[in-house]
Amino acid sequence: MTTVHAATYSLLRQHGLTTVFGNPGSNELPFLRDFPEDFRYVLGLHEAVVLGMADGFAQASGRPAFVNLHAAAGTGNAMGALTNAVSSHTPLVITAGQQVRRTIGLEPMLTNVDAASLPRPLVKWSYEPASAEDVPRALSQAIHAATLSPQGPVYLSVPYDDWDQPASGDAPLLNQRSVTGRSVPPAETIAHITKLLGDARSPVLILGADVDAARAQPAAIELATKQRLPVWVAPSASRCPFPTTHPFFRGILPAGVASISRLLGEHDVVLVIGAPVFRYHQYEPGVLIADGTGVVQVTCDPQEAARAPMGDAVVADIGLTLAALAAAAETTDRVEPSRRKPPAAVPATGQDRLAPETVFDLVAEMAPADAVYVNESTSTTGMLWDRLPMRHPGSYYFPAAGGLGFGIPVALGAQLACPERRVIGLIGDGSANFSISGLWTAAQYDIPAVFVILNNGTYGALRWFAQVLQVRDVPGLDVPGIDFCALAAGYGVEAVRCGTAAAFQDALRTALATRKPRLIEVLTSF
Ligand code: TZD
Ligand code: CA
Repeated sequence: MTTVHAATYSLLRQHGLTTVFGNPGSNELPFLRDFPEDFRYVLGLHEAVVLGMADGFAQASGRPAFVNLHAAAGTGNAMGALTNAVSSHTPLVITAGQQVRRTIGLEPMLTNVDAASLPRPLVKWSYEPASAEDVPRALSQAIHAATLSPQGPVYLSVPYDDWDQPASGDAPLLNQRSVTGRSVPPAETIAHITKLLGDARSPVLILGADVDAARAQPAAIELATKQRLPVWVAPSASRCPFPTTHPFFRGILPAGVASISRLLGEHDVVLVIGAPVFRYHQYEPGVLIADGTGVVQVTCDPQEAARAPMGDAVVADIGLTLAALAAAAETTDRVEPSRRKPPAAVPATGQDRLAPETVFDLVAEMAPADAVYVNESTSTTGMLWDRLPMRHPGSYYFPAAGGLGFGIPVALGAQLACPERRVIGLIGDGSANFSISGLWTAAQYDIPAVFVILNNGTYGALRWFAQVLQVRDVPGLDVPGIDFCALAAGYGVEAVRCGTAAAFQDALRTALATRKPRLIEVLTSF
């Protein structure tokens, strides 16, 4: 007899889902029993860490990741991190253990009451199979649902007495399935956009995270080069879709209505690929777009297309569409876009603290050319985009929904997915605390990510926002008195504190020379 347990592991193996990111509880033990040798379990000490690691792993590898959570409490702890994974279209197959099927109605401890409803507003699909026999098929559905475009997290709750039940005799058929769904726009749509760009006086290209997720940077470069398009990165972008060292790169767009329409006002055609139109942040009343500026969006996500307040939208595969647009584009004789001004030099602070700009300048100078940056230093994101060169695909990750607790775990997941590259987390002192226990996983699994904690003692972004909103005397904005080196030591990660350029250079040199996790706490000015 094949058990549900055996059929499930066989299916996971078939899909290459042999890394389990989890934190176990009683409901999950029967799933984890006799853990196969070709599988790897990566333990996070809090579910925000578990989900964040899986998010980083999936995004950096370009493949779905598998998560195992403990019932409702574990799911709840993961849901903040889940908001980011939803917004970044990260394919995650999230499972959670459930109490014994026939006892669910009694609500014993750690029952996931109404399990499928719990994460439903966030995930693409959420389900608890109606019988043990249906578990392998439901898992197969979960994997395909997560992976089909638009990719995203899905959720499956499994009662723990299901695992030893017999699997259906049809279960092996699941292992043989493939489900694909990459759609190309019709030829006339490609021709229409191509003509729009070709005829435009001053077109501009705005690229979003999904261009990087689709591994479509080369096509984006070809299109921009042939059509001499200035390239902006979409507001609040969670990945870097275009080399920031390219002469046509203009920077990241601000995230307010008025600022965006002002910047785009000089253009007659705005082509947005792989991003919402737009992901605003601070409320800035104004016109959405100047009169005479046309917007066309190419997105993999029907919801993104439907909710945009302006312009035309095409829902299609980002990689295939960009490749078609790049191939169809003529070489133009339009003047080349003007170059971006290099960022201004920043004077020393005169204290034992570094300006955040200086931290980024030193990282830019010393990090390998293909370093992967995970950014969770909220108030300094603009400076980072101005100063850190990101030349290669998969070089940048940022919380797509703005949920904190992303930096440490995503750095770990990305480093596991890309052992040949160095991952450097640039993380605020406020943000770092939401998932600080990820340092334990870094130490125990020897994951050589470098964590640079920019410690300014405050929630800097909220201080900035308080000025924008003109609100005064807000409590809870400072976070003094945290010793990150002591925290790191407690979790088993070597750490050093610094406040001068020379000390920081020293610390980063040492960190990059070793293949171990390291934390550098750098005191920064606000
Ligand atoms: N909680 C969660 C889960 N996500 C959030 N985004 C916030 C709270 C609110 N928040 C922000 O949006 S930015 C921020 C908070 C608390 C401050 C982060 O501080 P930091 O970085 O030290 O990491 P800066 O550069 O000092 O802002
Ligand atoms: Ca801070």
